[in-house]
Amino acid sequence: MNSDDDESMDSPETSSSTTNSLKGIKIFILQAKINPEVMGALMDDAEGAGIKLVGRPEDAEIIVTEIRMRKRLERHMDWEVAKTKPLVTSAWLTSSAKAGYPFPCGEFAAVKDLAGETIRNCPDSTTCKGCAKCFSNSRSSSMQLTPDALSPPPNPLSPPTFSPATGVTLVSDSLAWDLERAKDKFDNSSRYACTRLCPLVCPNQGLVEELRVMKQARELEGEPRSVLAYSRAIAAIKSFPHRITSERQVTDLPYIGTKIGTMVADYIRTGHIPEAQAFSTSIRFRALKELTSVHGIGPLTARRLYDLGLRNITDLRNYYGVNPDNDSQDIESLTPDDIQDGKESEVGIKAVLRVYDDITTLIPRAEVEEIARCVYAELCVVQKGCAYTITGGYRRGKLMSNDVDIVFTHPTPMVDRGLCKKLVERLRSRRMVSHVMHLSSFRAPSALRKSQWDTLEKALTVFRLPPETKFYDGGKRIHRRVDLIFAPVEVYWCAVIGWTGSTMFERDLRQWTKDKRGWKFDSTGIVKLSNSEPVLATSERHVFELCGLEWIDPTMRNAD
Ligand code: OXD
Ligand code: MN
Ligand code: MN
Repeated sequence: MNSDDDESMDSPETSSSTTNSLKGIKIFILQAKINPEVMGALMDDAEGAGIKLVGRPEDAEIIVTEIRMRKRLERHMDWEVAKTKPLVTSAWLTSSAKAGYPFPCGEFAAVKDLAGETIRNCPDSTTCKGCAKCFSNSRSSSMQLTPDALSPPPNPLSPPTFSPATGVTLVSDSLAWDLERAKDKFDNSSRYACTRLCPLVCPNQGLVEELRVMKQARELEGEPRSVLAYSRAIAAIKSFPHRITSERQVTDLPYIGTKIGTMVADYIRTGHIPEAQAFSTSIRFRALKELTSVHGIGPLTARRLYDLGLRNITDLRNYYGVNPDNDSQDIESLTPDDIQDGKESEVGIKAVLRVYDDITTLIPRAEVEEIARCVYAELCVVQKGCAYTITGGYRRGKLMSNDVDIVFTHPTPMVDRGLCKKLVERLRSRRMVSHVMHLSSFRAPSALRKSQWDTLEKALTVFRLPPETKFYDGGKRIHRRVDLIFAPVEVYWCAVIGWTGSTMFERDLRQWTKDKRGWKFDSTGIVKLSNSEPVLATSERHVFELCGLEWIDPTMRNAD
């Protein structure tokens, strides 16, 4: 452990919030980019929670800001001061005030370049001094890390819970999991991420953030082998339950070779990985990252656009002739039939650019639940009796999601066929779906198929909640990315597992199932590689049992 870290953990400034109360915690709200109405609401929230608002960033334990970029932040505060504080979005303040205790800062890091510092300097990290407690001991951490604090929304429309035709249970039983007891069954030196516990925010999250920069740099430059090496190392570190303070601690971990081992040593010594720092400030890395943040623009296209001189979203909007202020400009005019099966088009890129600011704003859990509730209510009009699970990061315990992923099924075999398209048409007619970026139909699983992109019926959409909901705020209906996936009832739980992630958990689950069982697993089901015979599971736990795996709650599948 370097001395800087020790200082930030033990300083008297940070000690007041170790009690898990907001009372007396000193917060500075950086007003830039926050409109006066929102500022007023934030101050009310702070006051109501007993938070002490201070007038200078230097005096604060936590800084709340809506600024995301270093350059902009430096106009308002000293970068050297920023590096010593957790910088969180206003959602941290609203969510913490509502809960009555401070949420961990990591999930709300406002400035990506300071994510590591935000995690390290978070007052909540005082509960983690390199001990196994980090997995569950503090009240605010457990809010994120243990399943019981993350109860799924009650389904207001009571879907059927069982399919008599297939014996499939349609409601998850993941709540009945005792993390403390489960811990002993796992070995963090295992080579498969699906056999290790990976919390959302781990004791070495700052190191993980730096390795993520390395991984992303390789991704952007098109080096898949290197991407996989970093992904594996990150997954291994995610499941290590102690703060890493010496290189020796990681020698037993899988996938930490000499090169990454040296990076870990650098991080222990200085709190940073020099190469990651260099990428974070490089013009090319920043530009490629921004260009690929648009759905439909992959690294290859981004590099081509970069060579043409494009650097940011404004350049992309000019290049594609998109006016973000003209919200209605052909975004409403596409029909699902316009979208060619499996092909993202330029039309999709334009649609995303038009609503880019909306869809890059993170979605709180309550809004995710409201979106799912509204979509399900419309689905009931199209077809009664369906069931659904909200998957993705939401199910893994994220307090704020990038998008909403929902897997649907119907208890009667075959009734799900064609439903996705019908639902999308219904949502379009209700002006909830403004754009469909991808629509695909079902193809049966096969032992031969190589593609990792499943072939369930699915629609990747841009969605807005209808005006009458509580998230309709001040006349603004914020656009959200919503993915709708339909699975036949026999493979529902494979689809739920596949769409819950994380990516490395899934990757290793596929590898494990192939190595240990000779089966092929993906979101479309399990088949025996020898004769393409399907293997049917009746619940999520049953999938784990069939594969010969200990059950892992979704909140411990955060291997990325
Ligand atoms: C998300 C996720 O944030 O699925 O949307 O991880
Ligand atoms: Mn998601
Ligand atoms: Mn998604």
